[in-house]
Amino acid sequence: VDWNKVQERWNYLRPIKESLAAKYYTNEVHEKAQSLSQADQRRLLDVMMGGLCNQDSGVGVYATRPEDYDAFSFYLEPLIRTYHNIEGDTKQEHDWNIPIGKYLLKEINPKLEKVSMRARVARNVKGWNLPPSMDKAERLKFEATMEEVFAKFNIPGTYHSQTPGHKNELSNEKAEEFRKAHFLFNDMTTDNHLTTSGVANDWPHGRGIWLSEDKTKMIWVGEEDQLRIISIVHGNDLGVVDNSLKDLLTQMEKGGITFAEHPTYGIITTCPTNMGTGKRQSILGQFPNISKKGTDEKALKELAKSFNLQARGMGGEHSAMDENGTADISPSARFGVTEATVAQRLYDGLVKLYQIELGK
Ligand code: DAR
Repeated sequence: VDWNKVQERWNYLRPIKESLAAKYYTNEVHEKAQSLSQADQRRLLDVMMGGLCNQDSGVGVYATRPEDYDAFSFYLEPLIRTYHNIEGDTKQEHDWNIPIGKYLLKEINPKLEKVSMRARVARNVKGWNLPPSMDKAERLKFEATMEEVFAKFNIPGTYHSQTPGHKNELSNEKAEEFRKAHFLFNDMTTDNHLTTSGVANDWPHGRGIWLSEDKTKMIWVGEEDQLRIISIVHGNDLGVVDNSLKDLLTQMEKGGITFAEHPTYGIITTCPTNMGTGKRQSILGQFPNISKKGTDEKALKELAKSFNLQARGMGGEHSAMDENGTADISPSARFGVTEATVAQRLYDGLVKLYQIELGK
């Protein structure tokens, strides 16, 4: 690997937008990279590829296998601590004790009676590569392994595959219907971060979705992480979403799956932003005043950030808000917090956000 070229590229990108990957590509890292084995040098370059190829990257790295977080800790550790705002020796802990009846959105704003609430956790299974470095054979083997687990669920549902020729192959019409309902992830080859990092390789082989009959629970197979386990509830009690999600996780673990976990970082994920809990919990809320009817997304994003929240467009990451200022609001932190804290932070942040929205 020509690390001088890599250094030149980071120097070129920094003034455009300094991703964390650029920020932490220090002279020490530059020197250390050159002392690695050839295989590890190529692996480290693969980790950086998303950031090197996409100047709009905020983070800019994707792990290619769970071991990357230790093999390249000299580079990734400070990057992770900054993103997750972690001081000292934080060790990830888990806590799913999230009460029903406590986080009631209608108490924040009476209009929030029937809200699209989502919670998802990213998971990767021990013993497999992460999506950026899986080859087609591994992706297909992984999909087949997951289908065996889904078949044992005590929750009625169906696995729909996007693998060409699969016995349960999704038709284009059905896939479009699922995407419009925000059930199914988009064509991954339309996201440059996913194509340049290898996450989208072999699309659409090994990709699919398990969807519960009542359409409140789903599992993405083969997206940015090997698995995204999702609960969607239209209502106003955040606790209901979490309990539904935990039920699904329990079913997977009962099916014999061991998730990849790190002693410090907790849940291992492709992107370091998702590690720890791997949990993202959000609601779709309207903020026409703060966002000036969706024309000033920056104002909403910055205000949300000041409350430890992230505001995204309606279609999730890298998507736009609409004229009602409809945004997907979620806590930024996923590591160094527990699953219960994520729910608490979402609720507390929404209280503050709506105080301003309704006060305007
Ligand atoms: N391409 C990454 C995305 C960062 C967070 N979002 C994820 N993991 N989907 C970037 O640095 O923009």
